[in-house]
Amino acid sequence: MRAFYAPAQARHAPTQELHNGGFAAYAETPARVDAVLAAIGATEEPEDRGETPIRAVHSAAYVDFLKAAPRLWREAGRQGDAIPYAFPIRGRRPLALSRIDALLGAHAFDATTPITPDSWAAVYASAQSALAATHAVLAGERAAFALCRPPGHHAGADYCGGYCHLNHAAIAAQAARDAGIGRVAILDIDYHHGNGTQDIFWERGDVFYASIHADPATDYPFYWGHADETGAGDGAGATLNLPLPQGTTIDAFRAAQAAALDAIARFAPGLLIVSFGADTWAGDPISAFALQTADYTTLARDIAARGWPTVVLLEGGYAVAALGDNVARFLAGF
Ligand code: Q9C
Ligand code: ZN
Repeated sequence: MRAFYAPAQARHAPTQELHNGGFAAYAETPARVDAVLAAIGATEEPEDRGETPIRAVHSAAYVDFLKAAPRLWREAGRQGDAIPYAFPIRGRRPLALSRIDALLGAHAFDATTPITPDSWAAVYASAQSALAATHAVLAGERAAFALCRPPGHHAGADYCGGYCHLNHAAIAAQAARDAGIGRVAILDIDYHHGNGTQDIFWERGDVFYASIHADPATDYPFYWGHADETGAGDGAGATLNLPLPQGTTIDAFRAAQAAALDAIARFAPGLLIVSFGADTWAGDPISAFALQTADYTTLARDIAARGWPTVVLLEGGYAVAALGDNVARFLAGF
């Protein structure tokens, strides 16, 4: 399978994240890509398709903020990575903000997603990898993989969070729509709900979003991913959330995935995008499902059997020593 990765993606390397009441080592490390590259063999560097496909999903104010944040942080006299500490709760009126801390809080939903001077270059390159895999499939590949690190599914049109700054699955889906694919489906099988992807397509009937994830009653991101969230307006019925309890093993996960694939089949997409997270693995340090490495081939075969042209994007997976095998076994199923 063709696989895409750009070296600039490793440049996002925050030192710490706010975690359970204190600062902890940042879990979403550049070492993750080394592990995957060692396991999957050669990758191709993506072509540079510019900011237009990024701005087709993300607001101009947000993209401009991501690029300006490191400079504004330094100008405020700060050291290290930019991290928000104050957030405008829902219902606050829009304001013309200028203070870096106000901007950070307005464009983030958590304090686990630092912005470094190199973050933009890395997340931009990660988006280009997603676009390259998408265009490879549009050009006739049965399936293609983008090693999207930093990941994307927690990022909304105008906010970051959950280690994600740009939503690569959404950028890929929009690019496919703009290339003439009438209906695109996204299957999100990361441990965490992809709140950003859901938000972006919430009122869209042309992009189906199905997610299998840890129950938000117990797990991050808490405020999205409940089973009764099904979309609105033109998107009513085009969002499907299948939360599962901590401790879930392959049988229940596979059954949920079959239900998601059945719903996607009824939608009849021209292209499938898989947001794949290996943080469902039993040994993941920040998650609590119990999938085994061999299970990933089973899940991928079930997806491939449906026959849709498929773009696979990496989301989470924080057990670095096992990440390469878990990704390689998943890709082997296509
Ligand atoms: N105590 C992805 O997998 N921190 N993001 C959770 C739990 C955020 C994960 C803290 C986890 C984000 C792409
Ligand atoms: Zn995750």
